[in-house]
Amino acid sequence: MKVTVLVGGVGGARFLQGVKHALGLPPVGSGGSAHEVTAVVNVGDDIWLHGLRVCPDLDTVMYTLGGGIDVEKGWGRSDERWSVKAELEAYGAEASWFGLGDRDVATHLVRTRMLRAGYPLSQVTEALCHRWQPGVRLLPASDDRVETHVVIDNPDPAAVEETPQVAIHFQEWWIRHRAAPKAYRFASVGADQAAILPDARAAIAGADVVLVAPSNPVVSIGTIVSVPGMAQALAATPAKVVGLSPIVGGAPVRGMADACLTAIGVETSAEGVGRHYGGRGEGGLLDGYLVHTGDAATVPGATVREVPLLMTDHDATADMARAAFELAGVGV
Ligand code: FO1
Repeated sequence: MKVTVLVGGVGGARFLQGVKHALGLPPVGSGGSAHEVTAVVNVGDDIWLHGLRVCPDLDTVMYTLGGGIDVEKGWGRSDERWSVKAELEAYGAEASWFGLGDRDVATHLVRTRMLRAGYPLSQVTEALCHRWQPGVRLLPASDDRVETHVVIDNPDPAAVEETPQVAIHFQEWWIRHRAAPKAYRFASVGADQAAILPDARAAIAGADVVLVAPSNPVVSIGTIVSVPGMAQALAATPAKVVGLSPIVGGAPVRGMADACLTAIGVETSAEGVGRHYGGRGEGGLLDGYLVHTGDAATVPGATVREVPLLMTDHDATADMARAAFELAGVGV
């Protein structure tokens, strides 16, 4: 079976582990299974730091499925050390708020060298995955730069007259400010010149089922869908599109999706997210939508089903994937 999954970072990576488990793929690698899983990954969080290209969501998925992730943090490398970060701080070099791990730096060095040599991000990702063997094909939503920036009140009192609002990179808003400053809107810098990765378009068109992982609906899923050509590909695929709610009991399971949803005027609830995605029957994204047991939701144009949505372990997450396959009418 060909499964294509739209994913962001930590939640999406964990969900992919469940998809693999449900398909009988081993935790690391694909074990030569006939099933094909393709992850279309958000690149809106990507950032240039110290001349290095950092791709948080691609790396989180690659490390998680490749067995190299720091499980407790959910991002970055296991058994990490921070000597490079400490030395950069000693120089007063900027973005000291960003957790740049020594082992993680090697990934950014290899990626940046290949980008500078002219390889597109999709080929760089494929090369990095030769080492990690995630067992799924990792595709950036686009080879083009589409960065999420956040419009907030100008924190500089001296400049606020002149420039009442400024845009900062999503990572700064997310990590340095913990998504505290009111976000007026999210801007996808570069979206107007970007295009969907052709292989991603093909993976959506050729899928037996397309899943929308329980990732941040605004800055992960929303950013993927906003890549020019993506919404069209999702609308045109003959496959059913089934989403999973990232909001359980009125709150995000992890991360700060509530701050993002509030910023775009969407209620932080399973139903709010489902209606934001929209039912495919009404011109939206989803044929089906899974919400956590007890979270009532109706989404016009989509079939809603209540199942447990807490990814407590691989079995629980595999059950979520199976429920999505069932709702899509595809057997494993
Ligand atoms: N998240 C944090 O909360 N603090 C960090 O210092 C941090 C560093 C970091 C480095 C590499 C990487 O791949 C991810 C990193 N993240 C960090 C997570 C990242 O900001 C978010 O997971 C995604 O961008 C949102 O999905």
